[in-house]
Amino acid sequence: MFSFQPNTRIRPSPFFEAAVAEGLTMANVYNRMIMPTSYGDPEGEYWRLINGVSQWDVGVERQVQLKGRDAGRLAQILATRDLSACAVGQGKYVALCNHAGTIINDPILLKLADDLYWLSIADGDVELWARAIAAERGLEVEICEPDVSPMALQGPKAEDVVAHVLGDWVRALKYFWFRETEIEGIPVAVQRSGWSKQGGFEIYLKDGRHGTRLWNIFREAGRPWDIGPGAPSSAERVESGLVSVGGDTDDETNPFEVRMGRFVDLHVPDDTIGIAALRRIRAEGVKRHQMGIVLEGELPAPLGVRREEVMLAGRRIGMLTNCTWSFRMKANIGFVLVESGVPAGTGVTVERASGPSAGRLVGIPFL
Ligand code: THG
Repeated sequence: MFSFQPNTRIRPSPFFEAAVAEGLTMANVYNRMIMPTSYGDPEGEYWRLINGVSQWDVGVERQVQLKGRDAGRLAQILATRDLSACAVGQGKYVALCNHAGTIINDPILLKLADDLYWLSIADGDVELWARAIAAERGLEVEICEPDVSPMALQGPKAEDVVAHVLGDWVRALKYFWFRETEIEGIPVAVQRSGWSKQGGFEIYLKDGRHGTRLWNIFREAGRPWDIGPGAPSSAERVESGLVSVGGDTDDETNPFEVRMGRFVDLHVPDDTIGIAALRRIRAEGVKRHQMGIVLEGELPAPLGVRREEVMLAGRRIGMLTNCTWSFRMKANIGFVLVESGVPAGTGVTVERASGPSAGRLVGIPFL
């Protein structure tokens, strides 16, 4: 029997009590918080996401708030995507890179006002980074991590549930656009977003005291659609081709290598961090690219804590960065980061912990 003790540094989210009451069985640590990952039935949770509606505690997606006269300038210094046309109420998926052009985080940026932005971050110390950059560049901006915690409703029936709670206006929200509102007096922002390709919304709770109440409002409203608890699904996200920065990237990976070139605008101002390196990399051509792999074998064989070598005719050509059992493809699938020029269809061998395993490179998304 193993148990985990929350403390002031490994924080529970405002939805943690609700998640435990739902029967939480597994969790991870992300942004120095407990991230629920399973409620004991991984396959059932997967099919609920594919066919119904799944409710996720994703409070670990912390917001780094930029506020003040130079908030927009700082956002553009941090993000390698052109934000000049971003409207209030709009969100954009962006890459944050370091000076070498390596991706260090891939937040959703939300523009709440001309002088107020949130970076809804993946795992990493973006607040520390943003504070350092703002200070070094003499910017007038206050940076904090506000009391804002997202809960996600994902799956083909998520829209019906969210519309039932908030009204039909949510059906007209465009991808990554959001609106600030209240639910039974609880302050929230509602965005069409979420870390799956099954569609859905994220409800950003703006007062952590109301986590359990907000959870239960959606839990009750979702009953006619058979809502149930879940978590970001490794199977669904790999099938759908969503990148996990930090998992699928190492400390040299640039956005072009992992299919994120469409979120890089080379014409952003020269003071955007990493853009000079990315212009050079683009001109010289990338040396690696991300592809999918389908492995032979009839039993789930997930990746452990180490990435595994990918071999072609006895030569190392790259690495396997994740591996998950696809319930729809009935195979182990994953992403590889391999030398440029290796085409789809190529047969390779992966040096797995259990021994060599044959696989075939394919395009992404799988489905
Ligand atoms: N929601 C919120 N914050 C987050 C995440 C989230 N922060 C961390 C992490 N997830 C950020 N990463 C991603 C990665 C991909 C997408 C969203 C967040 C995504 N991508 C689509 C794609 O790549 O196809 C669409 C991108 C586009 O077309 O603009 O949705 O989930 N609040």
